Amino acid sequence: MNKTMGKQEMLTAPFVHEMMEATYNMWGVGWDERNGGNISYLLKEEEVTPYLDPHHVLRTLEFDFPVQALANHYFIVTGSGKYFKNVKSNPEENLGVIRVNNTGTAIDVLWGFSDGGKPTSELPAHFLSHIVRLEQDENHRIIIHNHATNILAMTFTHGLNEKSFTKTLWQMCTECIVVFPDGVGILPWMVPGTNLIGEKTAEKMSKTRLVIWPHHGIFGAGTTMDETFGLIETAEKAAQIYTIISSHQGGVKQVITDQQLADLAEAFGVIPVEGILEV
Ligand code: 2HA
Ligand code: ZN
Repeated sequence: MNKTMGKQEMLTAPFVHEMMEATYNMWGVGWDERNGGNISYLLKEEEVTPYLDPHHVLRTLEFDFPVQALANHYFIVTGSGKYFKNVKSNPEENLGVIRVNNTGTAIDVLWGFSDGGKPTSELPAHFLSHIVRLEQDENHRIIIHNHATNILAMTFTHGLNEKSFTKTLWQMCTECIVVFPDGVGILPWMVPGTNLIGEKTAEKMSKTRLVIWPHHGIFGAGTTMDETFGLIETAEKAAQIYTIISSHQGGVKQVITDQQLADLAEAFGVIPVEGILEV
């Protein structure tokens, strides 16, 4: 129960439900084994205040990567070490609503993490990516990280050059070039959970909304939960097709040509990232 007079029950908030659904769906398709994956969702103050008193701070957590650009911003985030499988049945323990303080050096926990938990270990990658995506698109709201199975598999069987990886994904399903005309960014293998991988992920996010961590997973950015989930889902589907056809005895008999990809881009009014299509 929300203990603040006159406030609506937090578990009725639409953004809590979106987090419950998204985590459950991602676990269901096998992208978030154990505590794998994390989500952060930028909230407007007016979305939060019907449910909680912004002056009622439960705990304050300092961090060592100042994010002045996010000062006074609210987020709902998944918890460190928490299992996506369990969010739906126990959101108050597995999720938290946080606000960055006005110097960008700490976060106030306003709701959730009820067992004393804290935000995702990938908070640097999330916060720094939010900053970069907001510079690109003022409607940006969501960062999702998960261990999308076939994307992960493809980082073993396909070269890690961003252009050739992007082209292969575009060639696997007709709609890919329309959904991610900016292609994918790919980091070198790095230790997760660090400020450094966060900085490198955010750098890539200035050019693309999908960033692959080889042998680990993927980051996606978007304006809504559906759109961001759908973005990762589309890349993952393409990677699945790649994996299926790569292991097919008969080999590939025909492809979507570069000219066809260019025609698609034109028909749907998107501009494919340069240096990939040869037309
Ligand atoms: O444990 O996915 O990258 C959560 C993760 C870390
Ligand atoms: Zn991960």
